[in-house]
Amino acid sequence: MDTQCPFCSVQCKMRITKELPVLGSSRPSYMIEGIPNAASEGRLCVKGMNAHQHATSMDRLLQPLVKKEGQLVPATWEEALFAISRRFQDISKEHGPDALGVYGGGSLTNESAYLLGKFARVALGTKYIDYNGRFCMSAAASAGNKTFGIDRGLTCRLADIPLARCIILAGTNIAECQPTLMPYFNKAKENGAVIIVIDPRVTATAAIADIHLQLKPGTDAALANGLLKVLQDEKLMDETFIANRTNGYAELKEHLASVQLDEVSNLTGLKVEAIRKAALAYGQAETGIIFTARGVEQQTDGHVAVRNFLNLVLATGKVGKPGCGYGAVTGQGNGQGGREHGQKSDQLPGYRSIEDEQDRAYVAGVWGIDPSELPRKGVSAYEMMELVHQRVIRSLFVMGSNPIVSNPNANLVEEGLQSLDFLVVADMFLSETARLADVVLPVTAYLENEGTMTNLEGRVLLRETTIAAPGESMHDWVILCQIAEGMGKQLYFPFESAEQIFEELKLASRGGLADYYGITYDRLRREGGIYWPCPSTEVKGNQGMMFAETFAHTDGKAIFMPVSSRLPQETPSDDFPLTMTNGRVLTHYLTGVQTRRSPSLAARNIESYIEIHPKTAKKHRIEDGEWVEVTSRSGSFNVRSRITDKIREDTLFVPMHWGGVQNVNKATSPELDPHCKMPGFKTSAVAISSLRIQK
Ligand SMILES: Nc1nc2c(c(=O)[nH]1)N[C@H]1C(S)=C(S)[C@@H](COP(=O)(O)OP(=O)(O)OC[C@H]3O[C@@H](n4cnc5c(=O)[nH]c(N)nc54)[C@H](O)[C@@H]3O)O[C@H]1N2
Ligand SMILES: Nc1nc2c(c(=O)[nH]1)N[C@H]1C(S)=C(S)[C@@H](COP(=O)(O)OP(=O)(O)OC[C@H]3O[C@@H](n4cnc5c(=O)[nH]c(N)nc54)[C@H](O)[C@@H]3O)O[C@H]1N2
Ligand code: SF4
Ligand SMILES: [Mo]
Repeated sequence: MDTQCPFCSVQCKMRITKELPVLGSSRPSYMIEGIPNAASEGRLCVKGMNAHQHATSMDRLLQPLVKKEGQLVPATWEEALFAISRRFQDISKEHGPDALGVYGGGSLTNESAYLLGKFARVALGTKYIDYNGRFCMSAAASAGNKTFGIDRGLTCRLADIPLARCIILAGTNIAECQPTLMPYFNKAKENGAVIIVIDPRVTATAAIADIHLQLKPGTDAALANGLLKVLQDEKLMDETFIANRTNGYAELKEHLASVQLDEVSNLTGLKVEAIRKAALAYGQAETGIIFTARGVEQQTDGHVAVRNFLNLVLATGKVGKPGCGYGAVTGQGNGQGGREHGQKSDQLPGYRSIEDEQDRAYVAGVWGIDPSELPRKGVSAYEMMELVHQRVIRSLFVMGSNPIVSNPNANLVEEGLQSLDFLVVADMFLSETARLADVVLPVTAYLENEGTMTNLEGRVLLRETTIAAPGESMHDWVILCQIAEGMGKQLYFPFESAEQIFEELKLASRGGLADYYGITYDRLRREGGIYWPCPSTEVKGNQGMMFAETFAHTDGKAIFMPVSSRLPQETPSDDFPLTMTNGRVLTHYLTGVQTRRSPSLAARNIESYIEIHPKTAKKHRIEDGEWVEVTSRSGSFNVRSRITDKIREDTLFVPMHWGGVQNVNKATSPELDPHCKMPGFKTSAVAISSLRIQK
């Protein structure tokens, strides 16, 4: 069968061949091959090669579970669905519809993500819906909207990467997180590009860097000011582009007059010379692309930090032409599509706004309801968890996320979820969050679930299947239709296939920024993939290059924003003298619920760890491979030490893929970026101590 990898945003296509069990084994084996496609060109990484292992594992949930006397026990669908509709109706009657919350994810297909948004607003009538993409794409998405007038992860094609003469990779570890894209960068390097990596660690990606700026975590906005200052001093800005295609340059110019390179050097921990070298490389190159990912974005100033990198793009006119552009490297498989069609608290399908009267009227029309029945905007993902903790939200429906591991300040989140009147989790596995649920619903995995996914380039892809749902598991969208029926709203959820939902999604997105109107399943089969916006079945979509002539603001111009340099929200103190950052390793995916169930992947990293510089380890009397307690103002967790000189002396790094005592989020801070409500995951002030010495 031909399918797509369920993990990251590249969405590599693959062929799975099932082979008969070998002698002495009762289980079949699987052969996995990459197949040609425009993004990964047939490559697969180790996660894709082994993804089938979790999907075919014995741990899959095959029937609903209902909590009885504190135990989750098998139940029929009838029983589970009846319990859900009864409890939802009771809670809604007693406390109002906003006592119900919905929490989605970027692994859901476009069809399920779209239906989840409709389900919250039409079946439950609640304003409280948000999703895990808030922790992923919100800083870059909001920055793209403000600067360009639209948010589509990549403004150019992957094929532009080899054409770029300078590439800035800021807080993005492509070699581990989108490994099949690395050959694009290697090709650029062969073509003579200068590669600049901005990361506090010497990552696998930094291995290809010509210039590595190993900055202090949380200081990217300041660094971008330094780069802009050099460009201005050296007259490397594109005056014609600035005059013809942008607004707000006067304010930026005024702000740059006050920027001092010495101060930037102090804040970032980088030498002025290194900053100058990087700025000259980008400024003097004829073409160039800047990429940012979670290192820059998961900060309490993530929005403005990204905007400052976008200032660099605009100031040099490096956008809208071959070999130029900006890319927010999208994270989850459907991180792009998942943020376009209504899972976000303030959004309706097609990137429409839930607070705009015209948008409300349009979508209400497609849904067959009165605009006044549409709830207004709710709150962001972590703010929902605060409302859960305060018992404003009494019941939560989670589909495609493991929030007690992935939210910051995880202790509070766990306490909140435990105090809910009623928690429903739809998952393939008994995740850490599902264990707390009153009802767990078994869903289908990528192997069995047909639908569209939109990759990091904004290319819509169709994932088909020939495999039936195992046991009694059901597709996410079928579950939503069935609960809606139990709530008496079946009229609005008459779907019998994913394609039927896509047909409605197309209509709901028509005329919006993320316009899918011209895309059909048939076209996707024939053409392999189609970029949005695609407003008509006659045209091919936009071919991937955005902003060749105009930006998406009404006057067609992009907007500069002056950004002040500042210290990160959490700075080291006597009690918490070190800065902890966190992120990913090659072999695991997010909270690890899937990859920890793949023997080939789990074997490569069976537990979490903390990277500590040798000098720091010595100072804190920590030896390699011993258990360490990491404590912050929010909480503490335990992991094994890994001593390495590939990290700054003042910085620690922990992967995010484990729950329980190893959960890094027990110590991350709940402070949010005021612009986009992204938590400051990547910068926490912590103390470390050896558990051996404590004893
Ligand atoms: N193997 C694997 N691949 C994945 C995922 C996975 O879980 N595992 N998840 C997918 C998802 S959802 C996402 S969002 C993406 C994430 O992709 P990335 O954002 O690339 O991954 P991270 O490891 O979170 O962070 C990237 C880098 O930021 C650095 N960093 C930390 N703090 C700072 C800082 O203050 N400034 C700068 N400039 N850099 C900093 C870290 O050292 C790290 O190397 O990956 C996707 N791909
Ligand atoms: N400290 C720290 N925390 C972070 C981050 C970080 O860098 N550092 N990164 C953040 C980011 S970028 C992200 S994206 C989040 C992600 O964090 P989560 O939202 O918790 O993501 P997953 O671990 O992928 O959890 C997805 C759950 O959904 C299930 N699932 C997978 N596919 C499907 C499906 O199709 N349908 C249904 N119903 N279920 C499915 C999986 O089995 C799993 O239990 O974590 C965030 N948290
Ligand atoms: S994890 Fe990403 S890069 Fe690796 S095979 Fe899957 S989609 Fe491709
Ligand atoms: Mo993500």
